[in-house]
Amino acid sequence: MILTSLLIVSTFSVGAIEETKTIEDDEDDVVKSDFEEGTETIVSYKPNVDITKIKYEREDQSVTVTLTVKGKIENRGNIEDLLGSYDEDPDPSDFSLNFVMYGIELTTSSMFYSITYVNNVSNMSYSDGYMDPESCSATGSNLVVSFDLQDEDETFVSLSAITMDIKLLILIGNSYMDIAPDPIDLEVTISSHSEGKVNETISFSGDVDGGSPEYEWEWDFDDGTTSNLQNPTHIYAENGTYEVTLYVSDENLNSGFDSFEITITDNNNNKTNENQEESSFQTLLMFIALIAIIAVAGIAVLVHIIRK
Ligand SMILES: [Ca+2]
Ligand SMILES: [Ca+2]
Repeated sequence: MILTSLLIVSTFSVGAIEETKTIEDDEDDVVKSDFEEGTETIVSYKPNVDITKIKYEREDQSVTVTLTVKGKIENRGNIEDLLGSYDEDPDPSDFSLNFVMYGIELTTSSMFYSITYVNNVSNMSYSDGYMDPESCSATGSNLVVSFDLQDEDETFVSLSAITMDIKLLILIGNSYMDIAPDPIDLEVTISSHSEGKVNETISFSGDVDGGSPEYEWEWDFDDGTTSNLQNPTHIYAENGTYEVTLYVSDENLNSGFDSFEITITDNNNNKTNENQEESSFQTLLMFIALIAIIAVAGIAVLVHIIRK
């Protein structure tokens, strides 16, 4: 099982904003994809792409993100292979990829920053375009990127990283990939009554365990309608059995769902049934009464005959 721990420490002091976040990632959780076989397996030992930690440190607008891997930050020094695929007259037999990529994504309350580092070349984009990091350097197992936030009021929302080692020649080859934090399955629970009536207002409530807020809620009532509230109400127009599903995702795009069956009955049908049941009971009573009258009359006739 893949475990991820997220440690959060925030310190705010007057005049300076300081934030520190550390995301730890499991070792030996690198996923190998074989392009030819179409298979994915977890490999037990693949240094250089196996993320162990991402650390975010911020003081005022100045940010440093450190990505740490098992082994070292690898530079194959062959970026021209990647650019070779853009030749005006490409020869398919030349088409090859052979590089290790490191990516970091930071989301703040108002911006999104993305940094990629491949073969000693760094690129950085943010919500409004491209920017240059103040510095980006690889030392041993650490890739350290420093830059300034665009806005002094930004606060930390989430941090993630991806590494990819890819060797590909004419669609034959392997890639190795690790991500941090690892995706978590959210535990989603629906609470409601399992039965209801047509045109009745029915309450549903959703709950989630795991992940981190803000959560997004998406209900599917199985009658062509949906809701984005955590605790919606719903009215069914027709009787039937409906499979209600609640999908939940969190700010890190972890997701989970729960589904639940509700049976809706029609008030009129029920009344008809109740009326039918009531009238058959009355018929039974009348029948018993008739038998009783006949029995009493029979006994009276019998007594009269005997007395004669
Ligand atoms: Ca890892
Ligand atoms: Ca991982």
